[in-house]
This record gives sequence, structure tokens and C-alpha cells, in this order.
Amino acid sequence: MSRVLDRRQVLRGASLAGGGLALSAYMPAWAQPVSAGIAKPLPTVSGEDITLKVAHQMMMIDGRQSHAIGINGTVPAPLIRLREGQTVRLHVENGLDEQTSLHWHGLIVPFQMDGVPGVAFPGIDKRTTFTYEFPIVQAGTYWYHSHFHGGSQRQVSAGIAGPILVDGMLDPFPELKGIKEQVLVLRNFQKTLTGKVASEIITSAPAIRTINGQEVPIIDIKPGETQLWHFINIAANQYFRIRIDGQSMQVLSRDGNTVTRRVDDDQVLVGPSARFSVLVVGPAAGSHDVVMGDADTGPAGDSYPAARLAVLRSSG
Ligand SMILES: [Cu+2]
Repeated sequence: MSRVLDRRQVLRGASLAGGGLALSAYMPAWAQPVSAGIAKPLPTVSGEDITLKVAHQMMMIDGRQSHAIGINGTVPAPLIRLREGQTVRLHVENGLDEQTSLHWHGLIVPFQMDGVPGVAFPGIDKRTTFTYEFPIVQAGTYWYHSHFHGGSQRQVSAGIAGPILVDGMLDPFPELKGIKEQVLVLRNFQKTLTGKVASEIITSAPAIRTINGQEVPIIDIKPGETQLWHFINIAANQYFRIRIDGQSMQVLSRDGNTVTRRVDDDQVLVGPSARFSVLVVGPAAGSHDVVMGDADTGPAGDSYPAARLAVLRSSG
């Protein structure tokens, strides 16, 4: 059971002792993350031939330039949008001075194409290009990430991770055709003492939670409007237990599988690598917080406080 979040529990950067919410963890209003403005969709690539260029780049984290590894110049990596039944060729150009590999998490593909280095596929050497080719067999949400042995967590944390949406999950519901869809990519950022992007959760360090790389974006909806939201967790090890202030969600698809019965819930737990596609109905006019609950994964695990992720702005 989740606890109901109130304003005081919208906080950032405080550590929790023993899973309880210490008074000192309450964040003053001036320290709450500033909204980055209207939610921006990620750049999208689609079609039968897609080029993905992996390269070092700089990115702004918490107002400062940090080193990252982007794909086609963006972090998070672009949205790959495909259609059930098509074939795709993905030309991956490795611009790094080390090996990398892209793995298509959840997609059903021939084993030589799934991007896990092994006998059939050695990985993508530095400064070389590899072309993956496979049919797209099942609608749903997926993600892609580095699966370079010995450094995938580091490369994923640096930015080699992005969402995949395979259209077709609305096909059984003609009445929902054409509704607005939002691909919401979840990931956290933390910095080490030396200012690098951390590749492990640091319980005591401030954390930045982003949706499509933005802090607390504003998502617009009209009262009564139905939208399809795709939550895709591309963080290496962060849980997102998501609630929309006073609003339930209807789960349509989970981890690439369309549900077979109606599932309504007032929260979804989007663990590492997990994906949820949910129908959201616009609430009464006004601003409604989209929040993630706090977490405590045990003495050997991580703990972190609740945080506001986005604002759902209902108007019109
Ligand atoms: Cu994976």
C-alpha cells in the first residue's frame, strides 16, 4: 500500500533513514525543482532504415555541463517508433573509442540480432558500424540500451538508452483511434563527488528525476480527454512508483504485452526496465501533481524520497 503524498513530501535530495520520512527531509519550497516548462517529446526516428550514431557529447545536468554519451546528439536517446508487421534495419555507428552494443529490450528478435555479445555477434567495435535487421512482431513499448559486457551500466548511465514504441496496441479499440499519446521516458541523474554522472544510486546525494530529460514538465490535457501515456523506465536501477494526484489509470499494456482484462489502478510501479502504457482521463480543470513515491529496497539496497515528476495541467 502506498501512502498518500502531500505537498510536504514533494522533496528532492534528502536521505531517508530506516524508510521513514524524517522531518529534516522535508524540502523547503525554494528548494523544490523548478518546472522545465511544457513537456517536449523526444526526437523520433522511424521507417525501415534508421541510423543511430553513438557519440560523446556534453549535456546540461542541474544547470552545469556534464559529459554524456548520446545517440544522434540527444540524451535520452531518440524514440524509435515502429509498426507491428514492418521490418527494420538499424544502422548503429559506434563513434566511441571502446566497444558498444545496442540491445532491444523486450523485442522478439532472432538471437543474432538481440545485441547481447556472444558467439553469433561479437559486439560493435570502436569506430565501426553494425546493421541489425529484424521483423517487428508485437505492438508494445520497449527500450534499447547498451549491452556492452563489462561496461553496460556505465554506458547506460552516460546516456546509451532510449525508448521504442511499436504501434498497434490501440488496434483492438477503434473508439480510441487518434487519441493523443505521450511517450514519457523516466530516468534519474545523480552526480559523484567529482561531478561525473553517477552509475549507481547514491542514497545521500541529491537526485534529479526527469521525464524525457526534463525536470517537472507540464503535461497538457483537457478535462474529460483520454490520452495514452507510455511510461518507459530507462534508468539503470531506479524504481518509479507513479501516482497522478486524485486520478486512476487504466493499464493497457505492460512490458510489451497488452492486458487481457481491464486493470485500473491509482498507481503503477515502474521498476528498472519496466514499461506501462496507461489510459489517463483529463481531470477537472487545474494543476495536478504527477509524483513518484519514496522507496526503500532494504538494508543492502537503496532508499530515496518521494518527488514530484510532472504537473498535469487540465484546461480547455
Ligand atoms: Cu535490457
